[in-house]
Formats: sequence, structure tokens, C-alpha cells
Amino acid sequence: MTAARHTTVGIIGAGPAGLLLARLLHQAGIDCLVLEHRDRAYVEQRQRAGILEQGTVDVLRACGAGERMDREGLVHDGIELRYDRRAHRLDFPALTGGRRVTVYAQTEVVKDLIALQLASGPSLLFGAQAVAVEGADTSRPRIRYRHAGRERTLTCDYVIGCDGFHGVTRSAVPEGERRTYERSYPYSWLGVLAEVPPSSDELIYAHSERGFALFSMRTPTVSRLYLQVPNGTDPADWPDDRIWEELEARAALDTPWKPARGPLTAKSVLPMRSAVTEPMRYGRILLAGDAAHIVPPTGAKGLNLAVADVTVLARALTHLHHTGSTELLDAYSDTCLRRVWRAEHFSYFMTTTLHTDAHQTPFETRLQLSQLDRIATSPHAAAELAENYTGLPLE
Ligand code: RFL
Ligand code: PHB
Repeated sequence: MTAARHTTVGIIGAGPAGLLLARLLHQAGIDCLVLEHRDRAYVEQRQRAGILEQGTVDVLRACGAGERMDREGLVHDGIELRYDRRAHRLDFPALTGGRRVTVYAQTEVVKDLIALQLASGPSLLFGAQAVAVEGADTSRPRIRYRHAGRERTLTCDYVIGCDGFHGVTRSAVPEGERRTYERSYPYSWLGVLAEVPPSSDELIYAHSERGFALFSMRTPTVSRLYLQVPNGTDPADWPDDRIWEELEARAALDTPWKPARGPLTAKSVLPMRSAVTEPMRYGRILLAGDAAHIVPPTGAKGLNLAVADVTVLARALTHLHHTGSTELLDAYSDTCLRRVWRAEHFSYFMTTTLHTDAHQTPFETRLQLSQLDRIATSPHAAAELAENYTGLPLE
């Protein structure tokens, strides 16, 4: 074993949470180091989120990572809900006093942040797997990690777990000091990328008795499409034609409508889960992003929550750096959890309103349709959805 290295803030994970936090700390003059288990290509290619809230866009822009997003991101003023063979558009700016969302893939956000970080620091180590976090309740927590075949130690003033839902940081908090609230869902998403321009200018969320379907996009020439499927589905059971037919059937309207078809370039099945671990801080260990909470993807909240967490955290660490006061850091968990639970509720609401469980009764389907009809006919109900979807302003 080599001698321990030291940094002020040790960050585990180079997903959006870890990368953005490192950028914000670097800008505030705070020394940090990011350890990432995977290699750069893997992290940059991982297909995930696509929708950025206004607040996320503002933070990325302010930290210097907004140039390509501003050029290539697609600003959307609404979404379409389909149910009962009808379509209803929600006009976000009209419902929220001007808020919008931006379609810009998580892969691109990650590429932009990595490029910035490699160009101007702070340090980012790929292929560095954290195996344990120790000394949470001491003033010198340590990360033990493996890099280039050797085990090493990084001592830190603070350790930030940005290592996603399967990371190691959460388990460094003693079991008696944390509680996880969770829910699983009886369905998954089959997600595909298609080399075809999106069939609609805006996203389409479709409720149908055959199951949920979502028409999203990555660029003006690449579509991102999802189908609700049973848990345990093998993507090999879904040849391309079957996927297109099902997408078409689930989004069918009384008037003729057919999505343009194209070659499918990626297929994967994603399970759905809601989970929150409380508190998000234990001693000098703090959790951010998916390491602390996950949401089913229907509300497009996961990436945005990760950005909100690290924005609050960077502000708290900067305050500590300048004033020596832990006041904001002490409030970190409570500050974040308010937004987290709102997003958990919204994601749960979108998921359970739009998906049809194979075991649900016709009564339950009627309730879903009634709720969708309420959103389509009441500006109050529509505004509630639009405010949550476009995101509450960052405090
Ligand atoms: P990430 O992105 O999972 O990054 C964690 C990083 O930690 C690394 N890691 C380790 N590194 C070192 N040592 C260890 N022991 C480590 N263990 C793990 C991992 O390799 C990884 O690089 O978490 P982060 O940064 O908190 O970001 C969260 C977001 O990635 C996630 O919430 C979103 O992708 C969720 N999500 C969506 N969010 C949105 O806001 N809008 C969307 O439209 C949206 N769509 C989605 C989504 C997630 C999806 N999946 C696959 C879960 C669509 C999908 C399909
Ligand atoms: C996506 O484009 O990946 C996406 C869009 C909206 C969602 C979930 C995922 O609600």
C-alpha cells in the first residue's frame, strides 16, 4: 500500500452529480478529487436521462458547461398526453408563468462536464473503484479505493457519495443511523434509440390499456422511445417490428397517426423503483443524487434532483470555506429532502397515472382516465403537473 493522499473533498462517482459538484467546488477554489470506477468511454455512453429542467439549465450555464447545450439543446414548451384515443397538449409557459424544459441528453451533459474538468481541473481519476469509506464520524474520513491494480487511500475533510444507487458510500453510514423508504413497481421500461426524426415536436406520454408508451428524442434526427413491459422482460423478445407496432397501437388516436419508423440502434430494459435514504448526511459523509434517492423515470426527475442536490451542497461547502460556519452544511439534508420528496411524489403520480398494471381492475383504469381528463380540463390540475415537470426554482 502507498502513502495516503489527501484532498479537501473526496467525491466518489463521475455521473452528473459528482462531475457538477467538482466543477462548482473548483470554481469556488475548493480542492477536490473525483474517483470513478468505470472508464471515460463507458461513462460518456451510458444512455439515461433526456430532459433538463429550467433550473438545471441555469446551473449548467452558470458553471461554464452550457455552450453546447445552448447550441444543440431543444427547448420544449410543452408535452402531449394521450389517453382514450385523444390527445391533449400542456402549454408549460402559459401554465407556469414562463417555465420550459430542454431536451439535451445526459450523455452530452456528462461529456461537456468531463471535457471541462480534464481541461482545467480538478482531478478526475477513471478506473478508480472505491471499496470502502471509513471514519465517517471522525474529522478525517478515508476512502479506500483500487486503481491500476493497487489499493490506495484518500483522506478527506469530507467524503461525498455521488456513486449512484448501487454505490458503496451509503453503506458507510451505520444501519441504525439511516432509513430507506422504498417502493417497487410491477413493470419496467423497454427503451430504444431509433435513427429517425421524432414524429412529434414535443414528447408524447401515452396511457393505454395495452400499457404506457413514451415518445421522446435525443436530437432532430434521433428518437428515444419507451414501452412499458413486464418485469424480467428479455429485449430479445422484442424484434424491431413488434416494438413499432406496439408503440403505434398504444399511442393510437381516433384520427390517423403513425410514427415514422427507422433502424433501432440500442435496446434495454429498465426496472422502476422509488427510494429515499434519510438523512443525506452522517458526520463528514454526505450523499447526493441517485446515491441518496431514485425515482421511476416517468417524471424525468432523477438527473434534475442530482443537480439540485449538488448545487445546495456546493453552496454549503463554499460557505464553510469562506466563513468557517457549518450552518448550511447542517441544513443540507433537510433542504434537499423537501425537493426530493416532492419529486418522489410527482414521479410516483406520473407513473401510477400513466401505466396500466396487468392486475388492475377496470375501476382503477377508470380512475386513471378520470385523473387524465381532469388534467386536460382544469387549468389548476394542468398547472400542478406543469409546475412539477418544469421544476421548482432552486432556492
Ligand atoms: P449516476 O449517473 O448513476 O453516477 C454514479 C457514478 O458513480 C460511479 N460509481 C463508482 N465510482 C467509484 N467507486 C465506486 N464504488 C462506484 N460505484 C458507482 C458509477 O460508475 C457512475 O459513474 O448517478 P448521479 O450522478 O447521481 O446521476 C443520477 C442520474 O444518472 C439519474 O438520476 C438519471 O439518469 C435518471 N433518469 C432521468 N433523470 C432525469 O432527470 N430526466 C430523465 O429524462 C431521466 N431519464 C433516467 C432516465 C434514468 C434512466 N435509467 C437507466 C435509470 C431514463 C433512464 C432510462
Ligand atoms: C428520455 O428522453 O429519456 C426521457 C424523457 C422523459 C421522461 C423519461 C425519459 O419522462
